[in-house]
Amino acid sequence: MNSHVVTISRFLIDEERRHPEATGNFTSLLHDIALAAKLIGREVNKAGLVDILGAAGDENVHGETVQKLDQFANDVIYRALDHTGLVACMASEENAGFIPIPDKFPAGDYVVIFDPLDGSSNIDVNVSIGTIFSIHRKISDGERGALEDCLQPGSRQVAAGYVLYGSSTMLVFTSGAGVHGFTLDPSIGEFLLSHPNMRMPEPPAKVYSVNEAYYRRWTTGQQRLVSHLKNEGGFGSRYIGSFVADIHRILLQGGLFMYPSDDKNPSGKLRLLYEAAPLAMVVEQAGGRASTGSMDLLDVEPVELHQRTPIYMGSRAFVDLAEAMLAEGGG
Ligand code: P6P
Repeated sequence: MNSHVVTISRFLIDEERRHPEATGNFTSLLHDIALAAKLIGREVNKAGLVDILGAAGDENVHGETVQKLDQFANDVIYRALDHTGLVACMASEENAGFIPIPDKFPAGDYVVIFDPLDGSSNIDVNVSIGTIFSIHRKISDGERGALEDCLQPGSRQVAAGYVLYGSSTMLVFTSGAGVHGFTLDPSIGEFLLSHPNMRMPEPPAKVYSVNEAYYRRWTTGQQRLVSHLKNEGGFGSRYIGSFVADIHRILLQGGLFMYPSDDKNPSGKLRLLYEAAPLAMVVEQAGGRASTGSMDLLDVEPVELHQRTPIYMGSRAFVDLAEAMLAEGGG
């Protein structure tokens, strides 16, 4: 039994000590994100009580208008970060444009891009959902952040991670030195280190994860790839339909997640900046690989905040196989 308990605060302070040049700002930033995760998790876990607590738009027992959970989550993250002096600007799946820091607050060096609640359509059926965050350093010249600070390739991320609101609430992140998972102990309100140095297993589980309802819309190469996996490859199939939950499973067990392009979505459905790129950093830091199907996903140069990308993510050998078969079969 591991005697000592490591909270995320203790972990971050120990990590900071390993970097003499650290100012402590990064530690504070992750701390603020962890606080937002606790506040969001508390509301997500009540989501099943809509009949009692009211659905979005209703007034709750306190006479407050109940927000849609993803709007609530968006506000919680924004308010956790906007006044800290650590952030130059933000971007969110919920906001059309980039989010400046109000003039009344000091701006800092970090850029935080997030999907506050991915998969929120799964809430009503109690399927695990997640928050995804991506952290860059400011690169623009001005005092305060600009759109260009948000349009950086995933390879420039200084940190990335997700919060999974499932049977337990887990925060998983990397700052470029491995991937570490923390599980919330609600009895003390602390994220405790439960999965230090997460590494994708070798040999990986032979499982692919894709929505096969779109089979007819796929390219020939994509159709051949999935047929190969399920026939000659002997793969099983798991698809939750919640990106964070699917990737979390693949991180723990191995496998191949795919959200390919198709004839209706030439760039796929999932977004580059706040869904694919952060989870690509996590997967690669855990020893896996992330591709668009034709190139490393972390090398994609963004041109638009909400641009989409095809995704092939998971165990390295399986991503390599996907790229090879897509290249052959008119990908
Ligand atoms: P589809 C959930 O709605 C989501 O945004 C991701 O979490 C998930 O991976 C994907 O969409 C599922 O999409 O087309 O399979 O329903």
